[in-house]
Amino acid sequence: MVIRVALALALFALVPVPEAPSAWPASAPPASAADSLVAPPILPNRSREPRTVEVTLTATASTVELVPGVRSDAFVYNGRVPGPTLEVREGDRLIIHVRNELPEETTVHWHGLHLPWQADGSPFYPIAPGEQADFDFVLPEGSAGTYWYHPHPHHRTAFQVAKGLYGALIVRAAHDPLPAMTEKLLILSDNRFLPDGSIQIPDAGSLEARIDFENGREGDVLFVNGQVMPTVHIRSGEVQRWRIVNASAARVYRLAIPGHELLHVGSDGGLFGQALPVDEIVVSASERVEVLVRGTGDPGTRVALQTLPYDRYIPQTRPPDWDEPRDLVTLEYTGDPAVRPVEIPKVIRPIEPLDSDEVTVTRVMSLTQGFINGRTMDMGRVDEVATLGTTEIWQIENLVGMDHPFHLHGFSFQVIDRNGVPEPFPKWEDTVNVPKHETVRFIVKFEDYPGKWMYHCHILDHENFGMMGVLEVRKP
Ligand SMILES: [Cu+2]
Repeated sequence: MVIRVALALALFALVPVPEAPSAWPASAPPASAADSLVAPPILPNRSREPRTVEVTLTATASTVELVPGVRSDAFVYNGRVPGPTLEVREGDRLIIHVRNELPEETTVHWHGLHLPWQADGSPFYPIAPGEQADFDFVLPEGSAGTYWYHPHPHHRTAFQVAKGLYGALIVRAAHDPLPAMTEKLLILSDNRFLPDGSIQIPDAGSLEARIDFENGREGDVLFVNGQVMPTVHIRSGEVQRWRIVNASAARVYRLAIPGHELLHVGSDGGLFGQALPVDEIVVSASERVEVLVRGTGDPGTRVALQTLPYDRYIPQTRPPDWDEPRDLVTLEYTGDPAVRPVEIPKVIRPIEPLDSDEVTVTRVMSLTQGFINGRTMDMGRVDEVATLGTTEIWQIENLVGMDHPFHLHGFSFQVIDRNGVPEPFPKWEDTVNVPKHETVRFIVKFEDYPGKWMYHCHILDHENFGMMGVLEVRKP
């Protein structure tokens, strides 16, 4: 993967900077009031070796408070939902001990990372109850970005994520091209509960289970870092960097803050070449975005981060409340006087486009409800064979009237076009939402790491059913 992290020499204020009174500080200090939004704790590193992070992640069944005041039987990583955040630097060696204290098999998939396939946490390497798996790999240079981890056992991923197993993984750059500013992590998830507090998962074969299979399971309770409607404070004029992870099984978030333009600066595989001013951002299941939120409101006011209606459904199973916006986070302006916004580099991180002249194979993936190219997952079958070191185009055709987010393990790709409309600039992704009846093409280079890699729909109920295939990357 060729990613160059360049020093951003050309500085350009994307924000109109008002005349600064002399009393203003040079850059925005953090907002002064305490947020109720709490980031999960960082996993403690017990290695003393340089550039090495060694951590232990233990999955257990436990009774925890998911909704305030109610105890629920859940699955937890290190005692909590979401799990602790794994924070590392590009180039680090990562040693992760995963202990499975669940009553069933599990795996942990490091979603989006480029690593040897044996370390991918795919269903090929299940961890039996009571067993421990040890992962040991090096993060490539240039891989700084926001990732996440979650279970990936065959047919059980949806259940284990619904029970509470997911967490964030942040890979920091050696030299981050964005100026220092207040940073927030927002892990979005949803769930639903019975009156006694238990996580509601319908009986197999029930009407509700069939609707969950079509739509992917959605919950009516929306969480951010496991909290309901937490508050984030911002100072007028301040710019904050938000890393957002969609850890939901199926829900697509169409994020907006009324009256605020957002600066979209990053996707699954890290920062963009340049900032993209937008009014809203669509984040499908398992995607991540980095956004700069600019405090353009007045001191003392408040506004909500919302998810706006997004019609990803077939009409027959569309939830009745699909067209209602939902609030996720309260953004509250402190009473402090405005500060001058930080300047955002015009060039953030130059990304070289993968070379389409090197493409040797174009693969077509046809998506239907539960199937890829008409087949469901068979662990004993290899569906596609690619040659190590080659570049390919994948053409993902969604033949049905429902969106499917397509995820490829192990290799980040660059979307070329969506329904024939070229992408405005190259960026790194590992998941792309393919809207109903649309076609998305991406280019991918299989640099190093031969092995068997999954590709699948990231609506977890579809993945469980078998909307997944195996790509074997072989040495020439
Ligand atoms: Cu799907």
